[in-house]
Amino acid sequence: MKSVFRLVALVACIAGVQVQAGILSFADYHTPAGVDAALTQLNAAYPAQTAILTVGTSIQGRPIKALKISGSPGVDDPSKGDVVFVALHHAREWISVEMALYLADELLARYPGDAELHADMDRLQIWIVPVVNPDGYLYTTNTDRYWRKNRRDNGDGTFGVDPNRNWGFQWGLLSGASNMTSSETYYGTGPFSEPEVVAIRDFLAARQNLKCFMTYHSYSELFLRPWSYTTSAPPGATTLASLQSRAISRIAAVHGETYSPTIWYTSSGEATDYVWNQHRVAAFTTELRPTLGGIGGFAPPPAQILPSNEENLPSAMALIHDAARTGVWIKDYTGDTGQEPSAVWTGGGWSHAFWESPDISTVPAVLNQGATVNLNVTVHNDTGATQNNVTVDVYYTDPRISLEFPNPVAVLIGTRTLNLAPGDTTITLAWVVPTGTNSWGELHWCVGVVIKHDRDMPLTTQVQKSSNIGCRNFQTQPILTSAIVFVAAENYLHVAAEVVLHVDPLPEGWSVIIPHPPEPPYPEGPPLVRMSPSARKARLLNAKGAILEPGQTILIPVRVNIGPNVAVGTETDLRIHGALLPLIAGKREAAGNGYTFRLSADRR
Ligand code: 0X9
Ligand code: ZN
Repeated sequence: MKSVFRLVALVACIAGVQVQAGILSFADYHTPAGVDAALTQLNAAYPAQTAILTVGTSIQGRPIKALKISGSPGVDDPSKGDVVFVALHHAREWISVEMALYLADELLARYPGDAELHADMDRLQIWIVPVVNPDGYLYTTNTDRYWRKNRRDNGDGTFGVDPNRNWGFQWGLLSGASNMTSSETYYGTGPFSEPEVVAIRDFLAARQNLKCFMTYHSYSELFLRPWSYTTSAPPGATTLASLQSRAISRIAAVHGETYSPTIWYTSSGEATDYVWNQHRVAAFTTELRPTLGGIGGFAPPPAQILPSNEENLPSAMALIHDAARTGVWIKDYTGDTGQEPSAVWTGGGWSHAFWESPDISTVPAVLNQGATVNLNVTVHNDTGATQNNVTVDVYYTDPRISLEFPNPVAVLIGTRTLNLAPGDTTITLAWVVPTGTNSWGELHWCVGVVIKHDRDMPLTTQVQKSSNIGCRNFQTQPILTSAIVFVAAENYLHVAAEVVLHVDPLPEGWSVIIPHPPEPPYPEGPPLVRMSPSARKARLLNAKGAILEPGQTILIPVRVNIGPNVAVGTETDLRIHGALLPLIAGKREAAGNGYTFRLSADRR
């Protein structure tokens, strides 16, 4: 007996498979009573790390249970991040319950021996709801194995509302949802009409530091992000898509299964749409094994449970790691330690001004509209090791439209991919300061930075909720446009003369325009265009400047344009030379003098 056991262990090691240390069995599906027993078993084995809670009651009065896993299961600790996994919105999707139980079992089993997971879990409260729909689950075990909805009596001889069409965001669209009570996707009488959905909604709302949400379904092998109600991209789609593609590669690395990031239909009133819209924390739907199978796909053989669970564990753990760590990060305000959230709404204002990251600055500090400045971004790596392939995305946005990064109106200034040594690293990007005003007419813009690493991803687009996102508000200076200097010219000669002006070269950023005078022939009124004698002379002499009769005085405007890169307050000399060229045949000699103006680049 002993030698047989040794042989099994050896085979497992050769195959590179970690011998599972969990205490639950996944040889077959857990019945509803079996789920309760499993939770009790975990709680008994890990009393210091677990608590069993009832988060709500089903339409038929059954408790909806959650297992809380944390270092302090008895108290709700707002300093810890909340990570929520739920399963079995849909009654027949039994394999989702197994995933939820397996995740709990593995986290608890690995906690003592895995230092990193241990540290992660000590910063979190992980909540696992294995059965959102207990009435439906029971019904699939005693009456109809392929029942999907809950067990609401619709009062017309039909039963059941689809809990995954009853969430209150974009509820009631006939987009993959139905208003017919008999339908498998009946959305209910109103948003949140179903107590099971209300229970999860209220449970999420009561979390003080929600980090992410995962809802397990089956089947098809998909890893889905919001939106579900439409095929259009949600705000923050790139953030969600990065998490999604990481998850898909982690899943594939286990047993080679390729989960798809898309589904072929839309569905409104769905859970992750509500969570992303309402809480702006990562929310995903995993459709577990198998890939194909008609109605039988909801009842894969029990031998599929363990591989399905195994391949979905690493992506769940990655989310847990993201939720727990600062890793690579940026400060939201001076004194920010990376703690999340770095600022909370206190009713009358924010606890910290999270739009003042000291890690984002410009050279020069004064931002003239249209000027190209250096934007410096400092990124911290507190992992103690070099982190390779860290991407830093830098945006600016109209803060009156959104303070999330990315957001649909944000403009990407640049992206850098870096190998980040431990400590602080500063990168520099060129930024063309926006001209004009924001949507509120203010000279006010916000630069946002999003830092992503395979082992430390942002789970939100909200600055204050993630140490991976920082922002800083900037005030721009109106464009320094132009100044007009009038040059007076008097013809003191006793013949008509051409006035010519010359301006000495100016420093970079300054330029001069001297408007060209009208060229001869000069119209002298209808009906005949006659030429004055001096105009005729001017044409003969190919004169280009203004023509003055003897004794005549004119003002010639000289426009000085001041470029955006000229710092406010800069002064320069404008040296203008003037000359009179008498309109007489022969060699024309210039007679005249010049002036120097002191120009100052004040704001206009
Ligand atoms: O239709 C559903 O509720 C889910 N599929 S299932 O077969 N388990 O019923 C998919 C919901 C998520 N849908 C999208 N993200 N489009
Ligand atoms: Zn489902």
